[in-house]
Amino acid sequence: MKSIKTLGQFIIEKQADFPYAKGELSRLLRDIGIAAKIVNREVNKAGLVDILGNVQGVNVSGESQKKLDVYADEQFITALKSGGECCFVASEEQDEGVQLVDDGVSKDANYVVCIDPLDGSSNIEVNVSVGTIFSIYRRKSNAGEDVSQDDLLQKGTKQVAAGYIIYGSSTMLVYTTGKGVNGFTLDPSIGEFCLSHPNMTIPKDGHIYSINEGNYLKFPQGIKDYIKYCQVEDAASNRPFTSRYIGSMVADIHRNLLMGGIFIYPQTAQQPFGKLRLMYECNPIAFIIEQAGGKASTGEQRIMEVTPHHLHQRVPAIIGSTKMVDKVLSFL
Ligand code: P6P
Repeated sequence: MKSIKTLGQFIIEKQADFPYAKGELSRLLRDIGIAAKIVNREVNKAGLVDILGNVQGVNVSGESQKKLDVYADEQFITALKSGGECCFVASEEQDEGVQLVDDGVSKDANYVVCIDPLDGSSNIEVNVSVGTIFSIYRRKSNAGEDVSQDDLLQKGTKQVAAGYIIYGSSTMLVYTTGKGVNGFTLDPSIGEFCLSHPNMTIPKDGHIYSINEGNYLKFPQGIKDYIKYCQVEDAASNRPFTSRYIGSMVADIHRNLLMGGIFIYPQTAQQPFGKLRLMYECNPIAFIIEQAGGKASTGEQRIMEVTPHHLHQRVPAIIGSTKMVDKVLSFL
């Protein structure tokens, strides 16, 4: 039987890559893995228990909150609290950053986390894959000091780790610490994430484009031109490309990471910065895709170079195979 390497074993093994690593980041990643297994259990039986549907109210982005959104948010924050390695959390479901320090977590905790606990949750009712996206930074303030928004509002280039969990036909955790990308598939029979996709790389080119063409008339002209480029018959460049849009960023990104492709969520007149959030959607996904050899741009700059001003700041996203991103940029 092929030897199994669990997420925990892999994290410890890779810890040696980091000088002075005291195991804090390793423990933080393991805490996230535990919460992912708990959320997975509820996502997988969502149709059977009273955890579907909306809760009263909307999140700070004005989006209706599903019971599972709130449940996932609670699970990840609880796991981060109990792990003790994180002092501050920014979540899509929380208006402001959540200081874990007040909850007994040591003021010495060195890491902060930005998280979208359940991305694409509107797809839950129709049994379409959804995901969790997380980003980890070292705090800017010194251990023992009070935390502030500044600890969270850091450029994507400052991330020490980022990852996503995709709750799909199988549940996978994909993450990077800046030394490549590795994927782990949850084996329910042993309750462990097991290394299934070592050293993931995204093909330099591809023929899948992923964009909500329902918004076509609102797109910038360059994006409209690129969509028409994808649809033109040209055997030499493998066109027309295939259009695939799931409506769950993690699912669309995961497919493109494995097969090559591009995911675009552009700005429109109504949403001048697009829809996707910088801190807990675009930055972590950008880190992963760049580490896998791809590219992640706002159309004007590298996503990870954007200076954050607000926890729930939105940015346009053009993310995927390098040659495809460059092609889109040539139309802008
Ligand atoms: P639209 C889900 O709500 C999400 O944040 C991403 O996961 C997804 O890619 C996008 O929004 C879908 O948005 O406007 O195309 O429905």
